[in-house]
Amino acid sequence: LAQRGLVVWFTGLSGCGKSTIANELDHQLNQRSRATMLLDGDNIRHGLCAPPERLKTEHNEAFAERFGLGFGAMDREENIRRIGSVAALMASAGLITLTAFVSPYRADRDRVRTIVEAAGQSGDFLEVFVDTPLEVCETRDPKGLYKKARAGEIKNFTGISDPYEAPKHAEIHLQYRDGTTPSDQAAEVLQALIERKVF
Ligand code: GGZ
Repeated sequence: LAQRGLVVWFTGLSGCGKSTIANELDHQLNQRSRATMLLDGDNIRHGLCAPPERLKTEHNEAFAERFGLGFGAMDREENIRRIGSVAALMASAGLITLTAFVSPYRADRDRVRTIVEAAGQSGDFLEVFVDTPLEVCETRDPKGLYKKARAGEIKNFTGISDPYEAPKHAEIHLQYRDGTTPSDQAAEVLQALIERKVF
């Protein structure tokens, strides 16, 4: 293969910008003729990791309860395990695989790193910590979820009523600065990828 696959794993709070930055980076890589795949809530939590409510219609209740995923700690663990396995497969097919999930638990992210590196080599998993302060995410609140979480209408909401374990050794640390755009932040990641000679 002309191209080595790898996984660029974005992690951070809801509203931190992961998905937007990953989409930008996806474009920037495509402009450089790199084959990519972007996995985020929009294409994963409706299919591979759909919630029980969605599975109920096409399957039965017992099936939905068993395989549907919500936001409890074990559901998130399984969500990240499924996504990690798929990302490892895609990377081994030569794709630069970008993932954008809250992935709040360090142990879950570390397990994905192990899977990806076992399928390829060390350095194939790059963790990107989108370190946007909670106050900023909560002010953005594009879907009104923080408001609902504060009102107790959503339980186990990351940053409000559920933990977020910040990475200790992320390969790329995107620190929030006033005025930076997602496109600037994507460029920052791209620069880090080039410096690491990962493609
Ligand atoms: C966190 C939640 C929750 C709870 C719904 N906690 O801003 P969003 O809307 O688009 O991103 C969040 C997304 C989180 O799904 P992930 O698959 O990334 O989570 S994890 O990696 O932890 O499995 C948010 C929305 O779903 N959302 N309820 N309780 N985010």
